[in-house]
Parts: sequence; structure tokens; C-alpha cells
Amino acid sequence: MKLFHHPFSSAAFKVRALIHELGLPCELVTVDMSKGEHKTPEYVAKNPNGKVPVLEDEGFHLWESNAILCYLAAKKPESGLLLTEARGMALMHQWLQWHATTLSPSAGEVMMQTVYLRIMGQQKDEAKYAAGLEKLRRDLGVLEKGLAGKEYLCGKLTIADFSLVSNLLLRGPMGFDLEAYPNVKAWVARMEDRESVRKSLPPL
Ligand SMILES: N[C@@H](CCC(=O)N[C@@H](CS)C(=O)NCC(=O)O)C(=O)O
Repeated sequence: MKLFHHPFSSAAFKVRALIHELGLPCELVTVDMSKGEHKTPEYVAKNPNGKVPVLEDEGFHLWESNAILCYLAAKKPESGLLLTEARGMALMHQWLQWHATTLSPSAGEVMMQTVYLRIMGQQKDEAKYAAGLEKLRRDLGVLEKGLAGKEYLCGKLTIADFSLVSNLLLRGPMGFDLEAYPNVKAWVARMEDRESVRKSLPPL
């Protein structure tokens, strides 16, 4: 297998972490987005969205990081990271979809206005940053309630934990902390304790 990724992409981070967690053999191919490698015809043939990550497995191409997590975890059902029992599976997808539709866009705006613009040598737009941060705080409130009395989102470790934590790892450079969200703070610390997560962190 090959994973086309970028070290600073939160969507790629979660896939790298799961690959390490599952011990799957996979070559990491860095896509140089500063050179527009993610928009070349060759790359767009793998992912018509022109985004990272993309997984390649014997001619099969898969994009959307949460779908990639499902595919990889299905290769190792004994890991228990992909829930199959009706309520567990539904809860896992609830969090994966909430991530894709809600947490990832708000965290993405904050990430854009801080880490990405800084890498590109550009100034942040303070109004967009403040708006992103407000949405992110609202989402952290939802996560805080979801984690009440639980070590992990679905009661046990699943791919949903790898997915959602991906947006909170660069909180320092993104300019927020988790002090107001003790359940989230403890859960992130639990995830950051995992070797698979530590090995996959962006170089910041
Ligand atoms: N929903 C997608 C998001 C992928 C995504 O937005 N990737 C970003 C990096 S985190 C990217 O490649 N951006 C380049 C672009 O939009 O041109 C997923 O989860 O895989």
C-alpha cells in the first residue's frame, strides 16, 4: 500500500497514526503541495478533489480520510477499532460524520489562519481567525459533553478517536488550549500517549 500525504495535513495525520497503530505495511509518499503536486493530472486521477490523503492499494484508490480509516481497520478486524454491533457502529459513524461536517471545517479555518498561512509567509485575517475560533469552541463544548464519563468517544478506542483528535494536536500553534474542557483535555492526553500518535505528529 501507499499513502499520498503531507506532514502538516490533519486528514493525513489520522491515517498515518492508524497505519502505525495497526502495524500495516505502507509506503508514505509526500505530496509537495507548495509545488502544486496535488493538482497535477497524475494526482487528480487518484483523487479528483486534488487533496491529500489518498490511499493506493493494488490499483484501488481511496480518498476521504474517514473512509480510509474504515478500510484500514477492516483489514485488521481483530484490532476492535471498527465497531460492528449496531449501536457501536452507529455511534462511531455519528462521530466520524460530525467530524467531517462540523469539527474539521471549524478547526480547518483556525489552522488555515495560523499554521498554513504562516508556512506560506502570509498574515492571518483576524476576523476569519476569531470566527473560526468561536465555532471551534462551540464544537469543543459538544465534544466535552460527548466524553463525559468515558475514556474514548464510543466507550472504547475506535477509529473515531484517531479521526477527531487529529484537529487538536496543533492547538499550541493554532492559539487555543483545552483548559475549559477537562474531558477533552484528558482524552487528548490519552491519545497523545499512544506511540502510533506520537510517531505521526506533524514536525512543529
Ligand atoms: N475531507 C477530506 C479533507 C482533505 C483535505 O482538505 N486535505 C487538505 C489538507 S488537510 C488538502 O489537501 N488541501 C489542499 C487543497 O484543498 O487544495 C479528508 O478528510 O480527507
